[in-house]
Amino acid sequence: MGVVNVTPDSFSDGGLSFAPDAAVAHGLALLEQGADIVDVGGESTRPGAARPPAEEELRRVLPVVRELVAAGGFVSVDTMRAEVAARALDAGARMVNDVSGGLADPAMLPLMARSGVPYVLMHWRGHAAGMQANAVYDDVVTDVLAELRARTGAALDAGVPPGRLVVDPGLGFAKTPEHNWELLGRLGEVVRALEFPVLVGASRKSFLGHLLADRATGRPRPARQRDAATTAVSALAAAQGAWCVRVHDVASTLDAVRVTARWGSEAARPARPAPG
Ligand code: PMM
Repeated sequence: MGVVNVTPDSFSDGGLSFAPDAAVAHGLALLEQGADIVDVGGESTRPGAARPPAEEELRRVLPVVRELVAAGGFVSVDTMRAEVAARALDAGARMVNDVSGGLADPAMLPLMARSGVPYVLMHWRGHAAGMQANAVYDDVVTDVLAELRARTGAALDAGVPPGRLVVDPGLGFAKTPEHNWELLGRLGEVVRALEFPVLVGASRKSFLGHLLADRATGRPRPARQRDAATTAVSALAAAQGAWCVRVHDVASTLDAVRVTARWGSEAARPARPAPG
C-alpha cells in the first residue's frame, strides 16, 4: 500500500503532495512502481496535529481519489470520518482505512456494514492532539490485542462482514518507540492471535529515526532518510505473516516483499533427499 498524503503538515513528506495535481502525480508514480493499493488521506495524524474541518478534508481528498480511480488504481481512503469515507466511496474508492478503528465517528461502522468494502481497523486511543499521554500499557501486545478484539467485535456487531476486516496494531499511535519495537518483535504473535489480515504501518516513523540517530550528535535521522530501514521492516513484517505494509517508498518495499516471498517458498519446500 502506497501512501498519498494530501496534507500540508504530514511528518513524513512535509506537505510535498499537498496540491491535488502533485498528489495525483505521486499516486500515479506509486501505482507505476507496483503498489497494489494507494491510500489517500487528507488529515495528518502526527502527534500533536490539529484536525482539519470535514469540508477541508473532502476538498483535499475527493479530487485525488477521482483521478487515481480514473487511472485504474485501487484506492483506499485514509479517514476517520464516515462522511469523507462515504463520499470517497462514491468517487470510486474501494477500501476504507480508519486509524480510529471506528471510535472517532459513530457513523463509520454502520457505513462499513452497508458498503461492504474492505475496512482497515487500527488500534487507536484518541486524537493526535493528546495521544502520546495514552501510551501506557501493562503489556503492549496483550493490551493492543484486547483493544483490537473489542473493535472487531463492535464492527461485527454492527454488521460488517468478517471477510472485509483488516486489523493494524497502529505503530506510533499512543505508543513509545519501545512499544512499537515490542509490537514488531512479537508481530508473529499478533498475526496468529487475530483471525483477520494484519496491516503494518511503520514507514518513516519516528521510532526508526530514533534508532538511526546520528552517533555524534544524537539527532534523529530525518523522515525522508528512513526508507532503507522501512524496507527492512517491510521484509521482516512480511516474513511474520503481515498481509499488507503501508509505505511511502513503494519500489524498495516491493523488492523486499518479493525477496521475502521467494525465501519463504524455498523454506516451505519439503527437504530434498540426501545425495546417493
Ligand atoms: N499511519 C499513519 C496514517 N495512516 N493508517 C494505518 N492503517 N496504519 C498506520 O500505521 C498509519 C495509517 C501516519 O503516517 P503518515 O503520516 O506517514 O501517513
